[in-house]
Amino acid sequence: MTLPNAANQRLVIVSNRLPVVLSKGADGSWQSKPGSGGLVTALAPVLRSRGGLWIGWPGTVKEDEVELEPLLASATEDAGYTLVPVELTAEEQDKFYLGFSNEIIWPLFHDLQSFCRFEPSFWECYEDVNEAFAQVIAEQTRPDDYVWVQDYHLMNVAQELRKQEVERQTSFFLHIPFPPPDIFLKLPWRAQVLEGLLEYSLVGFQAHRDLQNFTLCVQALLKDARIQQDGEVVLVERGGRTTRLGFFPIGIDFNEFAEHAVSKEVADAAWSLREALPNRQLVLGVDRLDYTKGIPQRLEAFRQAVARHQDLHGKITFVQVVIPSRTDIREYADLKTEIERLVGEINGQFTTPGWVPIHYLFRSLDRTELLSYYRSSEIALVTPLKDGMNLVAKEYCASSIETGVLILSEFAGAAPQMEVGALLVNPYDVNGVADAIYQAWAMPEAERRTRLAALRQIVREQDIFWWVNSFLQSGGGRAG
Ligand code: GDG
Repeated sequence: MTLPNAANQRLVIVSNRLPVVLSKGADGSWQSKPGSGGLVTALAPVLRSRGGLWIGWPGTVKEDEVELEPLLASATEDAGYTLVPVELTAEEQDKFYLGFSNEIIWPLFHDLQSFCRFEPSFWECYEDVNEAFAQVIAEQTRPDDYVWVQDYHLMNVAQELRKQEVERQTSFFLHIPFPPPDIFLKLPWRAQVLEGLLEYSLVGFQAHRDLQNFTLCVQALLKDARIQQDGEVVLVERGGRTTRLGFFPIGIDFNEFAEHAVSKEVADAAWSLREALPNRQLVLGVDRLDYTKGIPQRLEAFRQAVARHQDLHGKITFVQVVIPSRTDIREYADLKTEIERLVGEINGQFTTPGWVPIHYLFRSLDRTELLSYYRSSEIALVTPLKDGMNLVAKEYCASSIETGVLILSEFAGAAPQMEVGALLVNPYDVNGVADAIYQAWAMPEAERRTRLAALRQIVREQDIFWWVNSFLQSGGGRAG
């Protein structure tokens, strides 16, 4: 099949969730608002200019009996492109989303196989839901459309399209890491997942490590695959079909962050924050509640820093923001308990009149609040145990005006891009992270400026629009 490359080729984005927020008002009626976030911001202009569709789950289950059509029609009108729902039942949502996606693929792909629940019915449901997505794609798209599928919930969609004998140019981007063979091989459905991914014409990863791991897994499991390197791209030929593999580190809308960070509303909020916490440096952590983010290890590192350096007392405050997420999975509820125990213990150990070492927030922040924390914090502590990319690290650099210091896990997908200015740490090495906290706290201003300038440059150059363009160009499409 030839790859169409016309500027007017229609783009179809497929993701687990539609970029729309449906909410139920006090009177029981439903309302819709277009979603926000980097991916939507980057894709919306492309979708509008070429004409496009976004296919995904709307966030309600069939049992809610919501009349989706008028709701999505009004969201579509606001967005400027069409939103197409894939409706799921509560059971499908449970087994496909919470089950296969979040209790198997999520932990396994983050190298945490002991968190996996390899329940066979989860896989069956995953196949069924991917088939349902493929059916909607088949009904709603044309043969010359460019279909770009997002993330680990939908690895089988191209294969399901093929089973339905629907020919489409399909590409896939994995937002989370891809694990090395010794971990991936534990997956009972390992060959099916690899074969499913190789049905796409292009598979994109966040970092070189993920591309390399995937290639090693194909080599280990699919003996009939022929692998060739072509510069930074890997070509896998199997059964007469060739799949391109590449890595495309996702970025953020740098200008939007940088401009909003200097707005009056953010400056006012930042000023109030600094007034409440004067004469000290703020260290910031912002994470979804997730065991991959390394929050307990980070709290231990902060404890070590404060225990070993008396001069930090009263002169540093760690603000850890945890955004509620997936609390209906037991591991997440346990993690929350563990974080709260540690915060209480460390504060109990070191608090003095006028100084509480850790401020802990368990809630979402609105955008102005989030940016005011980014802007006010002298240090950001971004120490995931493993992460596809980690956008918080990039958002912090875009929003920090002159002297922010980024401490970053070497296991974040962002590390290769950001080693130019960040202090890289091993998140499991509590003493090493404690040393980095002290080094950042004591860092001379000139060094802070030089490091941040290098970081801002890379985040500005390799932003979200750069990411969309590089992916679409590599896949034969054009950003339009
Ligand atoms: C997956 C991969 C990859 C967080 N709290 C609030 C808030 N946020 C926003 C941040 C940031 C996003 O959520 C979190 O992004 P991350 O990249 O850190 O993490 P995941 O959600 O795990 O995302 C990841 C990403 O996909 C993209 O490919 O980088 O590795 O796991 O944008 O700003 N936003 C607001 N209030 C909050 O309280 N407004």
